[in-house]
Amino acid sequence: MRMSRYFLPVLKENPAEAQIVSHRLMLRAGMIKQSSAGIYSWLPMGFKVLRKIENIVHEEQARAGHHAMQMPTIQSADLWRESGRYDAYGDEMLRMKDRHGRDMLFTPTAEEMITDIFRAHVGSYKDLPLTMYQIQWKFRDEVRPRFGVMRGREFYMKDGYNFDLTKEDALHAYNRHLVSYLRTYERMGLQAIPMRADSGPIGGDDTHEFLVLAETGESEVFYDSAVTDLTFGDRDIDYDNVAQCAAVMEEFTTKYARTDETHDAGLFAEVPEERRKTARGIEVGQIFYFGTKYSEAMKATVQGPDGKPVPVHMGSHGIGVSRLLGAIIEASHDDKGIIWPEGVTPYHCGIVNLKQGDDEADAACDALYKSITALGLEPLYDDRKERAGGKFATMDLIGLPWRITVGPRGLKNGVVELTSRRTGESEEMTPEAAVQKIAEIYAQH
Ligand code: 5CA
Repeated sequence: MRMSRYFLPVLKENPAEAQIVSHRLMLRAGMIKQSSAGIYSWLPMGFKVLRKIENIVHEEQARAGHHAMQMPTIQSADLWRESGRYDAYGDEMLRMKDRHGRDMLFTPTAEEMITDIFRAHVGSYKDLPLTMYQIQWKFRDEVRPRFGVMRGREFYMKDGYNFDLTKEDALHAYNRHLVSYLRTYERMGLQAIPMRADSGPIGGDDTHEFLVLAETGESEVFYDSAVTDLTFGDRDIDYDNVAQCAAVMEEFTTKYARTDETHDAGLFAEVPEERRKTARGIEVGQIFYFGTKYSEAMKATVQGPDGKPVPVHMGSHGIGVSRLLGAIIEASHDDKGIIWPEGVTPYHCGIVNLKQGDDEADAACDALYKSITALGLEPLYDDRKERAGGKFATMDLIGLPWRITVGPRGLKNGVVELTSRRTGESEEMTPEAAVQKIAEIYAQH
């Protein structure tokens, strides 16, 4: 992309309404625009990152054997009356009527809809296990929408639902989700710690939230610092292997890590004092096992091996896809702007032309642009007639992890400069070597 043709409405001033750094930087970098409280338009660069995050979620869901699908945002109240949640959900649910006076609502989550699809089409235990998911816009009329995309009213969420014959099978689905979520967040450059949590309006006994530690997080968390040493890495997990998934689950959830809702001061005191930590965290996902709560209320049964109908065991699993942008920025920025992890960066590298209009510099930038594009990567080329300082400031603000700087002086010696946004370190090399280095970096992402 050439900056001169892009729509990147960066702001010079700090927007007064933004209280936390991720909100401030998303507005300043021209990623989002508020339309009303907790509701945002996603401008091209913000949308690009949203899509990258979404794609990682899709890839990791596919790896775990889950089926992507899509359910409507506007749903009939009747389904929700069956589960009893039409009344129970309260003011957070956005309700409306169609022209015939029928009660409708904007989906805050989709347990009812998926259970209805399941009961219409699945009749036998032989069709189990089954996990389907969607990435879809949700609406919750939050009392206090704030912090930009972190607590929106309209937000983008991955919600998945598993159907299993027995509790044991459903617990494997739970563990499988935990494993796949660990991998998903790590690919985004995040450490998200599974913590025992409270199930709220979704219901059920077993639930973990995934928290990214950050001062601006809305949740208070208590944990054994040993959990921050755990990394998933590139383990090759067979998602059908019950014992393997259970082992990962145990490894990542045995040490003390809880949100304030489930915090137990007595148990926490057993953690060695130097490892006892209290901090704040951003909830980027949650997994639930709720057994037969919805299948019993909505008569979602299958014929069991003995021919008798049995209600299926279910769980649901969410990832806050739009919230993740905020969480990633909270975890990865400095005073100049965003620092995107390679896995989610909107453009793979920036190209800064220090002397736009200089034949040699222009030609070198064009050549770099072509070579990087030919690798299947996307550069963002700042080809505007602007001062170098302004160009650097914009690149630092929008946070592309790598920048290639091209100027007449360097070109005289046959070199350009490759700079890491994270470390600030620059290295001079030939344009070919810079392209090679970029190729090597992204071969791992
Ligand atoms: N049905 C279940 C699992 S699919 C469910 O709705 N879970 S949830 O309520 O925990 O939401 C899933 C994730 O969506 C949360 O972990 C959080 O990351 C994100 N989320 C929830 N509310 C908001 C909000 N108001 N703004 C942005 N993201 C949100």
